[in-house]
Amino acid sequence: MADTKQQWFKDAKFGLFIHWGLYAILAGEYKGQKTDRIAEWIMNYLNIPREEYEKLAEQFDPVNFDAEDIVKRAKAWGMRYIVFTSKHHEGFAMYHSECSPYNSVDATPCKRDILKELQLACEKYDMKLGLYYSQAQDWHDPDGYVAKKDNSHINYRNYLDRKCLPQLREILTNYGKIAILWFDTPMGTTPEESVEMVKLVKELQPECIINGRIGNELGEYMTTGDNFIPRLPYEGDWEVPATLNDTWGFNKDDHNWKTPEEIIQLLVKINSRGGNYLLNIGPDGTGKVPEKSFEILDKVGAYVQANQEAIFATKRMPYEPYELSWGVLTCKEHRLYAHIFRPVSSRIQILNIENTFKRAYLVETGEELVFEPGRTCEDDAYIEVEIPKAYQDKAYYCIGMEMEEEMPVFAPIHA
Ligand code: H79
Repeated sequence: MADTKQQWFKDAKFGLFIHWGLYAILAGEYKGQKTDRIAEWIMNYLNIPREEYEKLAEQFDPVNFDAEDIVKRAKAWGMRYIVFTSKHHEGFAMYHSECSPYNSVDATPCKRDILKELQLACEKYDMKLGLYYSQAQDWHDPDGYVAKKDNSHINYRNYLDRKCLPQLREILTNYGKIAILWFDTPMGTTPEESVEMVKLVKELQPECIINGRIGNELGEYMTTGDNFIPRLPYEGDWEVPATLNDTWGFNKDDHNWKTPEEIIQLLVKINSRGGNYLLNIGPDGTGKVPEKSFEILDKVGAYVQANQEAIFATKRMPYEPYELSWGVLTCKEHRLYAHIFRPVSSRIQILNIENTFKRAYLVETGEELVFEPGRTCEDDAYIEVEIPKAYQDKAYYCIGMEMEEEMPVFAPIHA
């Protein structure tokens, strides 16, 4: 069972992923050709030659990137950690690297160390900072893997020694405390090679958590597939990396945004099954985050802030039914929470629950609610909580229930 052994990660529940690199300048279109696939893959998908793609660095001047603004907003949205793409598959380092001049300081007119800016902002606002690093795919380095292409000629060992391992050393040495090393697509990485990376990370920063995509089952928590939510509560520590629209890197033509309501439901659903939600923003080539992302996250953040106690540090629900017709349940010590996503005109009923309830209340105001335990004609235990008049046509609020016992206990459903 995956175990980070770190309480902050188990309690965090909500984090911000930031995908930003040279691909943001293209915004999903190169020489009149568009990609309707994830935009950070444009170099691979449209077969842009290395010598052409790398010229993008000469245009990298992100006048609208404001690390402090992003970190402050993430804080306000209730996010507990940030994961930033220090180097994505394209191979471009978003920090000052000594191992390769293909980086945001040496190859650009702006000469900005973006990671340093983020590190300082995170330290200022007490936000945990994790780093995405593409350890096997590197489309710029002749010895890096390239997905969907022939890799028979590459010397991965050479790439590891020249770029991957030295760059990992840099990001773990020069940028303060790194909370997570977020690897992705191990490709042909052998178990021995993955172990080398793990050892390096732990030698430099013993508390830095390694995600599941280090490969070879060496991760300290399970990373689900992109945007994939396990159907059942999953034991151990895990996280869903996910997007607000259909891309990670900025794509000017992707307007397929999820609604704030959908995002709230996904967050609570993931939390009820015991996972963290790592939700992405993709700044554009100038460093500006799409206004739509802010709009959605402001609304999600309002729910998270008003209902913090029902989200952070919650535990995996022990047993179905944790999803009901009106919403989703979460729980933590002596508390059960009903997140209500559809208007309920009279009362909610939670069936088959065996606990002794002491109190029910509206989480956002603390208002006491009338509740009644009972038994159905089939002798199944339940609790009912009355919805106050003012809330009967509302949705997206949460009811807390205090229990005698530490965790909810559901009776097996009998035939
Ligand atoms: O960083 C984000 C993605 O770029 C990365 N993981 C998340 C966190 C990722 N790496 N690999 N994949 C996602 C799988 C990608 C597969 C595809 Fe394609 C890319 C399908 C469509 C674009 C490559 C190009 C395969 C088909 C076309």
